[in-house]
Amino acid sequence: MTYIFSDIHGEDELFCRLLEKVKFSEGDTLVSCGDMLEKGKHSVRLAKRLFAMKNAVLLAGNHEYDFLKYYWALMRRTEDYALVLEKLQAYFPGEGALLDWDTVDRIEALPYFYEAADYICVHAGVPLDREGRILPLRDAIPEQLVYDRTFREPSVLPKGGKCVFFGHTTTMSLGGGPAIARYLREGAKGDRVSDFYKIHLDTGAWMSGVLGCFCIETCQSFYVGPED
Ligand SMILES: [Mn+2]
Repeated sequence: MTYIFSDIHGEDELFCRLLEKVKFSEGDTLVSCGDMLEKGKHSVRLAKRLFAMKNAVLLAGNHEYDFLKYYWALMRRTEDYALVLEKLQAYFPGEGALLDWDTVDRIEALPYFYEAADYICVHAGVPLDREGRILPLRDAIPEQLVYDRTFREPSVLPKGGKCVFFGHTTTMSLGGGPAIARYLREGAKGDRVSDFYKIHLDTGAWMSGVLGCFCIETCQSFYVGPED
């Protein structure tokens, strides 16, 4: 099975509980649509856990991108790499000692999107043309993919047949609770992923205490929260 997450934001304990809940095993695949870092208490621990997993497709979100911009700025100013690492460690109060160069390099190597036969994964949104068709992602700049603020609007429904998975803003900001928001195509049943225009994954785990994920093969959503 393939389980898709987004915006885990250092909620390492919730993440582990959700893996247990779905009985995640070595034969399964995990996709993270970005923003594993910051806000929650254990973002470096979580990042290292994700990087160590087999069959994990990990994408960059704006929090990884902002970290990288800080890193690149430091590297332009000095060749004292020990000093650079010290400053990068200070970026993560309380857990900086966990940050090593291997983790920094892996964050830098994260892609900004993942495209499969019937779905696309991205952090914030995909570029659309005037008719709402998805433009080629290889031509998009990282800023578009990690900072987009319009794609979350319920009226924005991407044409082209592929379901777009995204996060970045919490679904609570649409006026509901911390639940994964699914946008079903007219007349579709919702039993396969291409039945959906888009699926908004961010349940705001760092503030709601609820983390969700979506299973591609069964189209089921799973959650863990404070009451579990
Ligand atoms: Mn974000």
